[in-house]
Amino acid sequence: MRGKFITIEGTEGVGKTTNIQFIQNWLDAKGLAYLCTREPGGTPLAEQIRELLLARRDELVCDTAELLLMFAGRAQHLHQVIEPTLGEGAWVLCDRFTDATYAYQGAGRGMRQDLIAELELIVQGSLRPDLTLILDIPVEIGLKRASERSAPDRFEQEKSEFFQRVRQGYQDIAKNDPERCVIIDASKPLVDVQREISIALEAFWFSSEESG
Ligand code: T5A
Repeated sequence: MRGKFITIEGTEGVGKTTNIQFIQNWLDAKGLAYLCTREPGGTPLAEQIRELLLARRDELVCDTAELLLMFAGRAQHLHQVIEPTLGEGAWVLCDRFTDATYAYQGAGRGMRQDLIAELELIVQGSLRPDLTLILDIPVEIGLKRASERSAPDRFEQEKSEFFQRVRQGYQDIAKNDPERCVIIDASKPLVDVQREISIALEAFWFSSEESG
Protein backbone atom coordinates (compact mmCIF):
# COMPACT_ATOMS: atom_id res chain seq x y z
CA MET A 1 0.00 0.00 0.00
CA ARG A 2 1.18 3.51 -0.82
CA GLY A 3 2.45 5.65 2.04
CA LYS A 4 0.80 8.90 3.10
CA PHE A 5 2.19 12.30 2.25
CA ILE A 6 2.08 14.93 5.02
CA THR A 7 3.24 18.50 4.54
CA ILE A 8 3.73 21.32 7.03
CA GLU A 9 3.45 24.94 5.96
CA GLY A 10 3.27 28.51 7.21
CA THR A 11 4.91 31.90 7.06
CA GLU A 12 8.42 32.65 8.40
CA GLY A 13 9.35 31.50 11.91
CA VAL A 14 5.97 29.88 12.46
CA GLY A 15 7.54 26.83 14.12
CA LYS A 16 7.67 24.21 11.37
CA THR A 17 11.14 22.92 12.27
CA THR A 18 10.25 22.83 15.98
CA ASN A 19 7.06 20.85 15.37
CA ILE A 20 8.49 18.43 12.82
CA GLN A 21 10.30 16.66 15.65
CA PHE A 22 6.96 16.29 17.45
CA ILE A 23 5.34 14.81 14.30
CA GLN A 24 8.26 12.40 13.92
CA ASN A 25 7.67 11.22 17.50
CA TRP A 26 4.01 10.62 16.61
CA LEU A 27 5.00 8.61 13.50
CA ASP A 28 7.46 6.58 15.62
CA ALA A 29 4.77 5.87 18.19
CA LYS A 30 2.51 4.53 15.42
CA GLY A 31 5.35 2.28 14.27
CA LEU A 32 5.29 3.77 10.76
CA ALA A 33 8.23 3.80 8.34
CA TYR A 34 8.70 7.35 7.15
CA LEU A 35 11.07 9.83 5.60
CA CYS A 36 11.42 13.42 6.71
CA THR A 37 12.45 15.92 4.06
CA ARG A 38 12.08 19.56 3.04
CA GLU A 39 11.56 22.01 0.19
CA PRO A 40 13.26 23.67 -1.40
CA GLY A 41 15.74 20.83 -1.04
CA GLY A 42 15.66 17.13 -0.28
CA THR A 43 18.29 15.87 -2.75
CA PRO A 44 21.87 17.09 -3.41
CA LEU A 45 20.77 18.94 -6.56
CA ALA A 46 17.65 20.39 -4.94
CA GLU A 47 19.68 21.47 -1.89
CA GLN A 48 21.99 23.38 -4.26
CA ILE A 49 18.92 25.03 -5.78
CA ARG A 50 17.80 25.90 -2.23
CA GLU A 51 21.12 27.65 -1.62
CA LEU A 52 20.69 29.61 -4.86
CA LEU A 53 17.18 30.63 -3.84
CA LEU A 54 17.90 31.65 -0.25
CA ALA A 55 21.23 33.44 -0.76
CA ARG A 56 21.08 37.20 -0.40
CA ARG A 57 22.43 38.84 -3.54
CA ASP A 58 22.74 42.24 -5.19
CA GLU A 59 21.12 40.97 -8.37
CA LEU A 60 17.32 41.13 -8.26
CA VAL A 61 15.93 37.62 -8.82
CA CYS A 62 13.07 37.82 -11.31
CA ASP A 63 9.78 36.20 -10.24
CA THR A 64 9.73 33.73 -13.13
CA ALA A 65 13.27 32.52 -12.40
CA GLU A 66 12.34 32.05 -8.73
CA LEU A 67 9.19 30.11 -9.65
CA LEU A 68 10.99 27.84 -12.12
CA LEU A 69 13.81 27.13 -9.67
CA MET A 70 11.23 26.09 -7.05
CA PHE A 71 9.68 23.63 -9.49
CA ALA A 72 13.05 22.43 -10.82
CA GLY A 73 14.08 21.41 -7.30
CA ARG A 74 10.64 19.89 -6.71
CA ALA A 75 10.84 17.79 -9.90
CA GLN A 76 14.14 16.28 -8.77
CA HIS A 77 12.91 15.78 -5.21
CA LEU A 78 9.73 14.03 -6.36
CA HIS A 79 11.53 11.81 -8.85
CA GLN A 80 14.41 10.82 -6.59
CA VAL A 81 12.89 10.80 -3.11
CA ILE A 82 9.17 11.41 -2.60
CA GLU A 83 7.61 9.14 -5.24
CA PRO A 84 9.87 6.11 -4.58
CA THR A 85 9.36 6.42 -0.81
CA LEU A 86 5.56 6.59 -1.06
CA GLY A 87 5.67 3.73 -3.58
CA GLU A 88 7.52 1.55 -1.05
CA GLY A 89 4.71 2.15 1.43
CA ALA A 90 6.58 4.54 3.73
CA TRP A 91 5.13 7.89 4.76
CA VAL A 92 6.72 11.19 3.74
CA LEU A 93 6.80 14.22 6.02
CA CYS A 94 7.82 17.32 4.10
CA ASP A 95 8.69 20.78 5.45
CA ARG A 96 6.88 22.89 2.80
CA PHE A 97 5.69 21.81 -0.66
CA THR A 98 3.66 23.33 -3.51
CA ASP A 99 1.29 25.23 -1.20
CA ALA A 100 4.35 27.38 -0.41
CA THR A 101 4.62 28.19 -4.13
CA TYR A 102 0.96 29.24 -4.27
CA ALA A 103 1.41 31.30 -1.09
CA TYR A 104 4.85 32.91 -1.73
CA GLN A 105 5.16 33.11 -5.52
CA GLY A 106 1.38 33.34 -6.11
CA ALA A 107 -0.14 35.43 -3.32
CA GLY A 108 3.16 37.03 -2.23
CA ARG A 109 4.81 37.87 -5.56
CA GLY A 110 1.57 38.08 -7.55
CA MET A 111 2.35 35.35 -10.06
CA ARG A 112 -0.66 33.90 -11.86
CA GLN A 113 -2.31 30.96 -10.09
CA ASP A 114 -3.13 29.23 -13.39
CA LEU A 115 0.56 29.37 -14.38
CA ILE A 116 1.53 27.74 -11.06
CA ALA A 117 -1.22 25.14 -11.57
CA GLU A 118 0.19 24.32 -14.99
CA LEU A 119 3.70 23.78 -13.60
CA GLU A 120 2.21 21.76 -10.75
CA LEU A 121 0.56 19.45 -13.29
CA ILE A 122 3.75 19.07 -15.35
CA VAL A 123 5.94 18.33 -12.31
CA GLN A 124 3.56 16.40 -10.06
CA GLY A 125 0.87 14.92 -12.29
CA SER A 126 -1.92 14.04 -9.87
CA LEU A 127 0.28 13.81 -6.76
CA ARG A 128 -0.94 16.02 -3.89
CA PRO A 129 -0.32 15.84 -0.13
CA ASP A 130 -2.81 13.74 1.85
CA LEU A 131 -2.65 16.04 4.86
CA THR A 132 -1.31 19.59 5.19
CA LEU A 133 -0.81 21.29 8.53
CA ILE A 134 -0.73 25.07 8.10
CA LEU A 135 0.77 26.79 11.13
CA ASP A 136 -0.65 30.29 11.40
CA ILE A 137 0.60 33.27 13.36
CA PRO A 138 0.54 37.04 12.97
CA VAL A 139 3.39 37.91 10.62
CA GLU A 140 5.24 40.16 13.08
CA ILE A 141 5.48 37.42 15.72
CA GLY A 142 6.88 34.95 13.18
CA LEU A 143 9.43 37.41 11.82
CA LYS A 144 10.55 38.23 15.36
CA ARG A 145 10.96 34.54 16.20
CA ALA A 146 12.87 33.93 12.94
CA SER A 147 15.16 36.94 13.46
CA GLU A 148 16.05 35.80 16.98
CA ARG A 149 17.07 32.43 15.58
CA SER A 150 19.25 33.37 12.57
CA ALA A 151 20.25 36.12 10.13
CA PRO A 152 17.56 36.84 7.49
CA ASP A 153 17.77 34.96 4.17
CA ARG A 154 16.63 36.48 0.85
CA PHE A 155 12.93 35.83 1.57
CA GLU A 156 13.10 37.09 5.15
CA GLN A 157 14.32 40.44 3.83
CA GLU A 158 10.89 41.09 2.33
CA LYS A 159 8.58 43.68 3.85
CA SER A 160 5.80 42.79 6.28
CA GLU A 161 3.14 43.40 3.54
CA PHE A 162 4.64 40.59 1.47
CA PHE A 163 4.20 38.14 4.36
CA GLN A 164 0.66 39.42 5.02
CA ARG A 165 -0.20 38.39 1.47
CA VAL A 166 1.54 35.03 1.96
CA ARG A 167 -0.43 34.45 5.17
CA GLN A 168 -3.68 35.30 3.40
CA GLY A 169 -2.60 32.97 0.57
CA TYR A 170 -2.32 30.08 3.04
CA GLN A 171 -5.70 30.92 4.57
CA ASP A 172 -7.27 30.84 1.11
CA ILE A 173 -5.65 27.47 0.35
CA ALA A 174 -7.10 26.06 3.58
CA LYS A 175 -10.53 27.50 2.82
CA ASN A 176 -10.55 25.99 -0.67
CA ASP A 177 -9.32 22.56 0.43
CA PRO A 178 -10.71 21.91 3.93
CA GLU A 179 -10.54 18.12 3.53
CA ARG A 180 -6.75 18.20 3.23
CA CYS A 181 -5.69 21.30 5.16
CA VAL A 182 -5.82 21.98 8.88
CA ILE A 183 -4.97 25.44 10.21
CA ILE A 184 -3.14 25.37 13.55
CA ASP A 185 -2.95 28.48 15.73
CA ALA A 186 0.83 28.65 16.21
CA SER A 187 0.81 31.80 18.32
CA LYS A 188 -0.06 29.70 21.41
CA PRO A 189 2.52 28.14 23.73
CA LEU A 190 4.25 25.14 22.15
CA VAL A 191 2.38 22.61 24.31
CA ASP A 192 -0.97 23.91 23.00
CA VAL A 193 0.26 24.00 19.40
CA GLN A 194 1.37 20.39 19.72
CA ARG A 195 -1.96 19.36 21.24
CA GLU A 196 -3.72 20.78 18.15
CA ILE A 197 -1.26 19.02 15.84
CA SER A 198 -1.83 15.77 17.68
CA ILE A 199 -5.63 16.07 17.29
CA ALA A 200 -5.21 16.71 13.54
CA LEU A 201 -2.87 13.73 13.14
CA GLU A 202 -5.16 11.36 15.07
CA ALA A 203 -8.18 12.46 13.01
CA PHE A 204 -6.19 11.84 9.82
CA TRP A 205 -5.01 8.45 11.10
CA PHE A 206 -8.56 7.44 11.99
CA SER A 207 -9.92 8.42 8.56
CA SER A 208 -7.00 6.65 6.80
CA GLU A 209 -7.71 3.46 8.74
CA GLU A 210 -11.44 3.76 7.99
CA SER A 211 -10.83 4.08 4.25
CA GLY A 212 -8.49 1.06 4.35
N1 T5A B 1 9.63 29.08 -0.38
C1 T5A B 1 9.64 27.73 -0.21
C2 T5A B 1 8.94 29.67 -1.46
O1 T5A B 1 8.96 30.89 -1.64
N2 T5A B 1 8.28 28.85 -2.34
C3 T5A B 1 8.27 27.48 -2.22
O2 T5A B 1 7.66 26.78 -3.06
C4 T5A B 1 8.98 26.89 -1.11
C5 T5A B 1 8.99 25.41 -0.94
C6 T5A B 1 12.72 28.66 2.85
C7 T5A B 1 12.03 29.78 2.13
O3 T5A B 1 11.59 29.34 0.85
C8 T5A B 1 10.36 29.94 0.55
C9 T5A B 1 9.70 30.16 1.87
C10 T5A B 1 10.83 30.38 2.82
O4 T5A B 1 11.07 31.76 2.95
P1 T5A B 1 12.19 27.42 5.09
O5 T5A B 1 13.56 27.01 5.32
O6 T5A B 1 11.15 26.43 5.35
O7 T5A B 1 11.88 27.87 3.56
O8 T5A B 1 12.06 28.79 5.80
P2 T5A B 1 11.41 29.34 7.06
O9 T5A B 1 9.95 29.50 7.07
O10 T5A B 1 12.21 30.59 7.15
O11 T5A B 1 11.68 28.27 8.15
P3 T5A B 1 12.26 28.60 9.47
O12 T5A B 1 13.18 27.46 9.71
O13 T5A B 1 12.80 29.98 9.54
O14 T5A B 1 11.02 28.69 10.41
P4 T5A B 1 10.23 27.57 11.13
O15 T5A B 1 10.83 26.24 10.87
O16 T5A B 1 8.81 27.72 10.77
O17 T5A B 1 10.36 27.99 12.64
P5 T5A B 1 11.24 27.32 13.80
O18 T5A B 1 10.67 26.02 14.20
O19 T5A B 1 12.67 27.39 13.44
O20 T5A B 1 10.89 28.35 14.96
C11 T5A B 1 11.40 29.66 14.97
C12 T5A B 1 11.69 30.07 16.42
O21 T5A B 1 10.46 30.15 17.14
C13 T5A B 1 10.48 29.34 18.30
C14 T5A B 1 11.55 28.28 18.03
O22 T5A B 1 12.11 27.80 19.22
C15 T5A B 1 12.56 29.04 17.17
O23 T5A B 1 13.45 29.73 17.97
N3 T5A B 1 9.13 28.78 18.48
C16 T5A B 1 8.26 29.17 19.43
N4 T5A B 1 8.35 30.08 20.39
C17 T5A B 1 7.27 30.26 21.19
N5 T5A B 1 6.08 29.58 21.05
C18 T5A B 1 5.95 28.65 20.08
N6 T5A B 1 4.79 28.01 19.94
C19 T5A B 1 7.07 28.42 19.21
N7 T5A B 1 7.27 27.60 18.14
C20 T5A B 1 8.53 27.84 17.69
